[in-house]
Amino acid sequence: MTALNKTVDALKTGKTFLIAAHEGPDGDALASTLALANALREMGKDAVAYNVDGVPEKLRFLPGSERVVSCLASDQRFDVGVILDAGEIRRARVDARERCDLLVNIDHHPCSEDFGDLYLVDDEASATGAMIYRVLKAAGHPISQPVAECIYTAILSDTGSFRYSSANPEAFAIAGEMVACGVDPWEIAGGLYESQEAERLQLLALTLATLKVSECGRIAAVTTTTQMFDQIGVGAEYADSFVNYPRSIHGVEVALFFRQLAPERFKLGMRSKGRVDVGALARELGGGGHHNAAGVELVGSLLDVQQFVFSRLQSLLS
Ligand SMILES: [Mn+2]
Repeated sequence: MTALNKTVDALKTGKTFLIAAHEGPDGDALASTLALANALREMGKDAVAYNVDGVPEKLRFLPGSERVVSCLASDQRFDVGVILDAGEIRRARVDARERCDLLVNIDHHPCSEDFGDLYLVDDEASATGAMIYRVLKAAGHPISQPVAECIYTAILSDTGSFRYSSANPEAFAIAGEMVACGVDPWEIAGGLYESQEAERLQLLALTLATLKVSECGRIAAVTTTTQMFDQIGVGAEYADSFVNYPRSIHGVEVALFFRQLAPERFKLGMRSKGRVDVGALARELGGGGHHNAAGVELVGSLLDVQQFVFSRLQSLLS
């Protein structure tokens, strides 16, 4: 039996489910969590949708988001645990192995960790949401509008609105089918992209003032410091796509976003327009990700970590 068939089997035979995705959930992580949780509930199953960081403001429009929990009772057990879009189980920040009889990893990260009983990983999939679609199709479960909205959002979000090369024929085919299931693209786009809070733009204004472009013009970085978060009075989720701004500069091949975690600790998000494999660089530094999008934590002063990353990238580009 293939991993897909075994996963379908687990969904059919299990009664209680824990569905979780990586911390600091993006559109794919949360929407694929909700796509699966909603579908399981439609099947009459008991599904708990978990995310350690809860639901970011901009994803509250997703059906089922109001039922996401960020803590579990100490004695809560499940027949099946499904960890989504995580890369590594530690990023789900839940003791799923202890709580679940069967543990499934559904993911599209390259080199996703084999931490469970079932390993349904395809790094060619545009989004984990696309894999949930495959699972539900294989299970013969009809896609309802709420589930379609989640799957569409997952794919829209992880392909950068169908701009990245991950927007493969399957991504468009599924998205088309989801629209046929009743998804309104304008409504989802409105939820994802046109519901910003003023604080987000205030934080962005401070962040853009830190823009640094390398002499060669191919590397650009912005930084959000803890002081900026304090000044605006918001948390890290308000900065979650700031890396797209340096990336949008003409000629930039690698965009960097430094988010300060502590005086000498930074979370670095990297985006590559193609040539440089930022996933490989991130893994080398103890982080993870894809060829075009990756992240890692770095220790040192802002000046030191920036100089280090700029010079590493400069040698990769030359
Ligand atoms: Mn994803």
